[in-house]
Order: sequence, then C-alpha cells, then structure tokens
Amino acid sequence: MNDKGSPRVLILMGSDSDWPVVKAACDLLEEFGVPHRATVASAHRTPERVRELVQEAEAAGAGVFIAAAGMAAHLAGAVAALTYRPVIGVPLSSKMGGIDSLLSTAQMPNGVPVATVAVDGAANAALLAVQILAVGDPRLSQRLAEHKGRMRETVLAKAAKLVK
Ligand code: RP5
Repeated sequence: MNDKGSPRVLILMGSDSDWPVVKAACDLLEEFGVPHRATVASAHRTPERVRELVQEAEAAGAGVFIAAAGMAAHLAGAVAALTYRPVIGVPLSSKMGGIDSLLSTAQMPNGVPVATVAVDGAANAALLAVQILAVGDPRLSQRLAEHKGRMRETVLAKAAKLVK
C-alpha cells in the first residue's frame, strides 16, 4: 500500500474492512504518480495511533489527508483536529446506507473543516487531493488536464453511439 518516497497524501481508514472501497483512492494516486501511504487507524479504537500518524506524515511533508470510515465516522474530524493541512473525508456505506457516516463526516463545527465526498467516493477523494497538490505543481496540473480530456472523449464516444 505504499509508494516510494515521503507520502504527499496520507490515507487513513477506520478498519481493514474499509480497504475494498479505499483501494480506489490508492489506485488513482498511483495513476497520477503521487506518493502516498494508506493504513488502518481508528478514531475510537486507536486515537493515539491517529495522532502519531498525522504528526509523522505532516513532518514528512504530506500535503493532504484522506480519512475513510463508516458508521459513527469521526476519523476525518479527528484528523482535522490535529492538522492545518486539508482533510478529505470519505463516508463509507453501512447498514444505514451510509447516511450515518455521511453526516458524521460532513457535519463539522465551524473552524474545523472536512471536505466530504460522496458515500464510498474514495476515487473522488484522491482526485480532490491531486487537485489540491496541483495548485503548486505544474506536472500534476498537466496530468489533470489530460484526465479531463480523456473523460470528455469518453462522454463524446458514448453520445455518438446513443443518438435517438
Ligand atoms: C468504522 O466501523 C470503520 O471505519 C468501519 O467502516 C466500521 C466497521 O469496522 P469493523 O467492525 O469492520 O472493524 O469504524
């Protein structure tokens, strides 16, 4: 789960059961060549580990944090309490359809923002992280432009096939 070099994005997930969804974030960061680290740390079960990982990653130069959790999903908020860097929350689907995770992640108090993506939106979380890092990185900006171009071509190809 680890690229070479200091991670520019640290991805935390509340449990290893979250990995099948979170993997999409790692895949996207690999596609963009962004060094990242993904590991398990729970806001409730291992709060000290969350603190250590955030502090270590920040000291090593991480620019964005992604936190994915389900149910009473406080991980992203807990990370945001520990850093000034942007935090992206990924609410994960649950027995309640993810509405519990969505509200737990998004409804942050003033002063401690978490940028929350859709339920199970791990790939979009990674894309948003790339967009944040690209503000100061022309190479990443170019890759984002190419990505948008590929999406446009895909939609146009679909439109060409489906004309009624
Ligand atoms: C959350 O509780 C985790 O992020 C996971 O989505 C959910 C269930 O965790 P496990 O019981 O599978 O460890 O904290």
